Amino acid sequence: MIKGLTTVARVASEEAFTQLSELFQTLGFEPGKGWDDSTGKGAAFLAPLGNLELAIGYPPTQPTLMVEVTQLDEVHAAVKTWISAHQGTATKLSEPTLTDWNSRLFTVEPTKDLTVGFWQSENPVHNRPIAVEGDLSAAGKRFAIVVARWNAVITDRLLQGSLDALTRSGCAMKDIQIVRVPGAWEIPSAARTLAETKDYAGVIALGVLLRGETAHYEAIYNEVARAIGQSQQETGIPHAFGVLTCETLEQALDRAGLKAGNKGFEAAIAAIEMASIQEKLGAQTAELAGRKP
Ligand code: DLZ
Repeated sequence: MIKGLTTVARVASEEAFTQLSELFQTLGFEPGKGWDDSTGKGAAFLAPLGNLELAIGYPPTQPTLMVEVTQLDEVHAAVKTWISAHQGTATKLSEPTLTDWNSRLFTVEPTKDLTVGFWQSENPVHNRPIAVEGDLSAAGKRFAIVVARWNAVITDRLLQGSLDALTRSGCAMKDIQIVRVPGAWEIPSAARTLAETKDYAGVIALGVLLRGETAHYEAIYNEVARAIGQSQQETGIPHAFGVLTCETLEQALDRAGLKAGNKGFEAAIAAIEMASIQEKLGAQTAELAGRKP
């Protein structure tokens, strides 16, 4: 039933009215529908969010009109510019200071009897919808790993990395299905077969394509990436892409546990996170569907 909040600020003169309107527009308020009739006139400035706060112990020196902003220092500079352009009408501009409620705030008295507080929360997600994020727990979930035998010296290390990530995240070994395929080219079809069973929370694809050794390298890796993506889209099961595409064996070794981390480990972590996100989004969608009349 509640639609919005309106705060009315009394303005003493026509001049202050015009100047304040200019200030609020400069600061980015969206102009709303005003009025001008025999009773007086008003200008509306719309903000994307509004809330009513009841407070005990709120210092009487603090303004009751508070504007939350995202770039406090830029707003402060804009207010300062406005003050110097309209000297004489504006008084009392404080410097932004840290509050004891994890924010920075400055106040200004742009006209008599009106004090405005501009503030920015130091918490980046303040007043924003909480994002859905995946947990990194694989406990109780089943995962499939499809690993190419081609360049096994490297793919075995990727496999080790994936197993390490899964088991350290709580997945039991009995819940991990490993499927070995001849080469990267064969990964998508095995991945799809596994995904279609819907027995797995995620599929992890591991392989190594070396440019120097692979004829039609571009064509192969494009098709492998495309088909793994297609399997993911069409089955709805998260597929983590752990297929290395490298210029040399040395580069591949670096990415399989030497200098540049272990991409098998990273792929498994991505699969675990995506499996959790799928679960949460599924629950959210079901809840929303349940609420529909
Ligand atoms: C044939 C081939 C070549 C030349 N290079 C690679 C490679 O670098 N990495 C890889 O995983 N597989 C390679 N393959 C094998 C193909 O992926 C595929 O297994 C065969 O062409 C049989 O279909």
